[in-house]
Amino acid sequence: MAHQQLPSQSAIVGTEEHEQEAIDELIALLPISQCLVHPVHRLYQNFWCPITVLPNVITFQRHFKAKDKDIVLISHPKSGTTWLKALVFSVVNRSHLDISNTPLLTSNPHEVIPFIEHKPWSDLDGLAEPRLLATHIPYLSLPKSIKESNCQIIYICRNTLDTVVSSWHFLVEAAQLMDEQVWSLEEHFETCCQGQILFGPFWEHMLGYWKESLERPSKVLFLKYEDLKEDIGGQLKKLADFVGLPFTKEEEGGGVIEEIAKMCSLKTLKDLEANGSSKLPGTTFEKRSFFRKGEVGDWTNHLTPSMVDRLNSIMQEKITPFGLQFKTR
Ligand code: PAP
Repeated sequence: MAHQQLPSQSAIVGTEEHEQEAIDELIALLPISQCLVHPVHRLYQNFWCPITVLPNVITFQRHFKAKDKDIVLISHPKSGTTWLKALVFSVVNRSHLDISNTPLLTSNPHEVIPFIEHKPWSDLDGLAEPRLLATHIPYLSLPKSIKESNCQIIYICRNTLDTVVSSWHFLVEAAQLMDEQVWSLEEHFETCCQGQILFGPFWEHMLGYWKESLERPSKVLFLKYEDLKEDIGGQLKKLADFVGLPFTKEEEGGGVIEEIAKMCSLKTLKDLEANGSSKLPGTTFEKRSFFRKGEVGDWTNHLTPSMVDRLNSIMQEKITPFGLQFKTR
């Protein structure tokens, strides 16, 4: 598929209104997804971007100035973003925020760490440092200043068999809430295999960050959902070391790691009133919809053997040659 070129910066200087018009014109020219699955995507810089967030993505790309202390959490949707947000927030703020009064008790992790593409980018200037930000944007399309500054990226990845099932549940539930037409798992699966899922193709998303984490391990930490499920303590230590805030012996002895793991567990977060059926501001999603089963291997309950074969062969062809592999149960 053809790479979509942005018009040059100089073409859009002027008032915000002029820029908005230029962005709207650009978006109108982009290929639109032909699949049955909502929300509708446009092909922008070789990834399928939901049209609801594309204007923000473009504005962010053009204007965002990363600070060296920023920590940017990145994922392909349904890979463990919500969990990662809770964990990183807890690790980074642990010196001044006791678990008993963490904002995670009263706010959804997506409110605590904003998605850049869901907020006007200028709102981010007022955040306390280190700023914790999140996005689903692929590596190649990140703003230059994220790549070139000393800010850090934490990427979370998950086996695709489970993310296909998870994203289907999530999107169908959202469509039902909006009284929109729903689609079958088969239709959703086909869309994923064609790479037309949100911020897809998923293989390019994963590989962009995987390669960068190998080349610049102090810049990009690459985590896997399955490893967090298997050894949350070990992964929390890895994360704390990466952001330059290693757990002290006293903290380890005092059970701080276990406390964070428990606070951020699916069970704790899911049971909170803060994560109930109210809408996540700025979205049509209910807060509770980010917490479902949280299992490795739920795909065994949903995908047929031929679906599994097809997805595995896509992974074999696109991902495995680069040394990236996943546990699937
Ligand atoms: P997002 O990309 O829309 O933010 P994301 O948080 O990445 O979603 O993925 C949601 C998945 O993570 C859900 O998986 P499931 O559908 O297979 O159940 C959700 O249950 C799971 N999840 C959310 N929070 C946690 C958590 N604290 N621990 C483990 N899994 C979690």
